Amino acid sequence: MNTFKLLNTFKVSSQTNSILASRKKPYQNPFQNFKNLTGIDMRATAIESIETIIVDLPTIRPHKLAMHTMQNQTLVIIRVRCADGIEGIGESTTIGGLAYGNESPDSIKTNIDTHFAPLLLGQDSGNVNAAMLRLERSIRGNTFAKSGIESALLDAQGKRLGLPVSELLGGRVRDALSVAWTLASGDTAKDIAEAEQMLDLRRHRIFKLKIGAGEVNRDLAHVIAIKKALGDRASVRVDVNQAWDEAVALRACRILGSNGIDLIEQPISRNNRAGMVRLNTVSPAPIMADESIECVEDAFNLAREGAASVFALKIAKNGGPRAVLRTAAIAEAAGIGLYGGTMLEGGIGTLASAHAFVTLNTLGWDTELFGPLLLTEDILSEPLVYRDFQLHVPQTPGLGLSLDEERLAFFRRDKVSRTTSTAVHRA
Ligand code: MUC
Ligand code: MG
Repeated sequence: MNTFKLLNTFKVSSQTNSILASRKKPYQNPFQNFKNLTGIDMRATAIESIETIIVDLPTIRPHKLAMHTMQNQTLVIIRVRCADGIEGIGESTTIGGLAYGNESPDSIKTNIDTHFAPLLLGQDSGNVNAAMLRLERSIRGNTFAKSGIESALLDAQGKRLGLPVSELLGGRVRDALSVAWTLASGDTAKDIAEAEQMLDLRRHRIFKLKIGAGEVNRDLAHVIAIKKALGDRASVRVDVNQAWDEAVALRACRILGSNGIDLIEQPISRNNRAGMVRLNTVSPAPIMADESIECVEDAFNLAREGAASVFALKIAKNGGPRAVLRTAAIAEAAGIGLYGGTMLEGGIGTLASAHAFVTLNTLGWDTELFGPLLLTEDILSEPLVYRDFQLHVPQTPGLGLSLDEERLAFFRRDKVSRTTSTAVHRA
């Protein structure tokens, strides 16, 4: 052996020895069985309780979508407590009660309490595949509720193993995500001022405009005026939330595409898939599917038919951070672009989405994970970090967050009296 090899061997073996020496305690298997108070053999990672809490939080301004104007946002917070003392936290959030999706905050809470919890209590929280398969076998649809549960299980397992959820999902390939902002005040001058402010703050340089509620020519003039004001400093996109019929969309997509609009989201009904195919063939700007995807199987059918060039990925509409990666895989295989979408979740749902999105090979259309920034209040101990146009994704175990119990107690819908709380408004 030459001197170099000898020195190197010595270096490696001394490093190995020091790692072994630091493991003084015998290895403790976090998944081992133990006897509970009644003498029944249980896994240390068994699910002991599931709590669902509805929280109402104000928005910074009305948020006007084609089908609903939001004056506040309602989150369903899920706490999964396990026998080893670990707690996983998840969130199931939709927009506008039943105006957007087919689950409401109230149905999510009722269904988790009544139908999900009995299936999960006593099950191994550490085996996310098995737990979600158990739900899948007995519960159809309900992807919003499933997403919150899957997020909570991943959070618990990440905390248990000391790993961020992104690492449980195979490992991150980026640490931060560019984030779009939605301009949805309904007023052109206000929207331009808001966009300018976001550019100055270096918070957003991608803007999605909510249209479809108004008369189509007025909507188009509104979008074109905003694009003209922002020019090449920003990417401008529109979300029609299914409001147009195909004839209107054919004309409008041509006008939008020739006026520098980069992306057209869900111009027509999710039920008119053949129309989406026709639009996607002729529109000069790419068509993105959002409401068209209510489950992973929808994504497969859209890809097969060529009904969209870009998919909006939403954990809530696929059934969780693992489930959304299946839709992403379908898109990747079909050459469809990816966009990290939101149901305007608070910090928990936003981070659950972010941990999935940082694992993707490509995310060509970036994300819209701005939900927490639309709220005037937070129920997390530390706010999410938005800096230099990006959301920075925590590297700490689980989702990388903790609840502010006092604020949660103040904003939960079922609390006894708001006047007894000491919660204060955060600037
Ligand atoms: C949607 O339809 O995309 C996402 C961002 C936003 O402003 O609304 C949501 C829902
Ligand atoms: Mg949309």
